[in-house]
Amino acid sequence: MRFAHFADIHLGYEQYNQPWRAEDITNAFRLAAKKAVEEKVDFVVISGDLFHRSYPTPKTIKDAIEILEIFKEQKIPVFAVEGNHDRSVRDMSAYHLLEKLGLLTILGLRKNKIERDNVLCQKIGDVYFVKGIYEGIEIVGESYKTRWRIDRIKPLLKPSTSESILVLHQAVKEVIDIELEIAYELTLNDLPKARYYALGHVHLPKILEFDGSYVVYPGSIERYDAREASIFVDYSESLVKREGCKKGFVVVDNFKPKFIEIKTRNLLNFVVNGENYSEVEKKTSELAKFAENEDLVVLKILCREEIDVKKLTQLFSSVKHLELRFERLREKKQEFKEIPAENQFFNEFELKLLEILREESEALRGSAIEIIKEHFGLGEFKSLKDFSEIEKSGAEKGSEKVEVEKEKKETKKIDSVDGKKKPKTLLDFLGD
Ligand SMILES: [Mn+2]
Repeated sequence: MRFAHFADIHLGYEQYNQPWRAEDITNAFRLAAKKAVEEKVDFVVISGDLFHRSYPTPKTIKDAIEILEIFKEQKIPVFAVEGNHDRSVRDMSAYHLLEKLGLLTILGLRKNKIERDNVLCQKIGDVYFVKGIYEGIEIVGESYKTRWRIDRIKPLLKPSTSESILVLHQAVKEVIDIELEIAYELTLNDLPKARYYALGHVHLPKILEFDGSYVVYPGSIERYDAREASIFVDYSESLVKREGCKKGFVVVDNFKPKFIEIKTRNLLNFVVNGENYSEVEKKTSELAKFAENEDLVVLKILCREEIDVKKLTQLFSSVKHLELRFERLREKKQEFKEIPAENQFFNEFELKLLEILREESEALRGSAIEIIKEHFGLGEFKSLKDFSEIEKSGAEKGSEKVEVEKEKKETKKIDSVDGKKKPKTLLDFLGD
């Protein structure tokens, strides 16, 4: 048994507002799909975030269709779960369109029955739970869940065979890189035992052994942000260069993973720190020598003086794109209050809500109320409460009211991480 494991493809992501970055991602995924076919895989697993947005553009959907057809032509089944970027709280997401076209099967809970090869659809209460089946191996998975919703799903993730693959789009405590500051939703001990943990959500590739099984994040297929650069050069006192991460996907042979690298555009992450502008310019011109024509350069400059942006930009005139960030260093005594990034300030639910409210379509904006209802357990998946009955613990059998209270508590906890109280109002967020 041999399968390909992909995650965090983020089709449609126009990084740095550059449409050709979305093309880069499409090209990387197409190349990876072809390599997976060359590797003669029996099936494919996509662990979430196939799309960057839950409402991909027609162009992005067309790209996804064309690439997934590569597998369909070879009769290679594809099993997928929705990630936090592309899940939908409505009945339909772009994944359902792909499923209707026979390009993939969505794992996990759903309202309607599905019948096709390599799929087991179990009735639970008045909803269904879908698993993939390949030669006796169970492929169990579920879409991204916030940490306070995942507990109810856990009993369903228990496979009925010892040969199983668990597909989730979640951050597990044991794997996340502390520097990334991603909140985790699960620990590995929380999860039902599987022979292979096919995970998504963490964008740096990670392969870890746990209790005789492999726990794998293939990472995003392209360089999603400057932390995933191909090269890092820090020029403060002296020039310090280090290699970044590789990009690609994983081929799993009899539950053993092998990372397959996909060549992507170089993303150079430069930091220059100088007392005065002339020092900055001198250091930057040295760094410019590392950059080649098609490269993407993220340059951060820290300096006490104003800088000549035009002149520094000219040093990189031959690269594909330069993203220049400047931070004016102040005297140490002066307090500099930094405005927190959105994802530091808002929780997952609030971020999702913001994403919907920013949609151009009024109909989509109007649906914000649906996700608020869903979040507080008042939404469409009312029948979910049936699952509490099959939970062996039976501890969490309470009414919806109790659940709302529990969620409130959880939220409170998150709001005061590290004992530091987060600012409460939107005005605080904007920095008064
Ligand atoms: Mn992702």
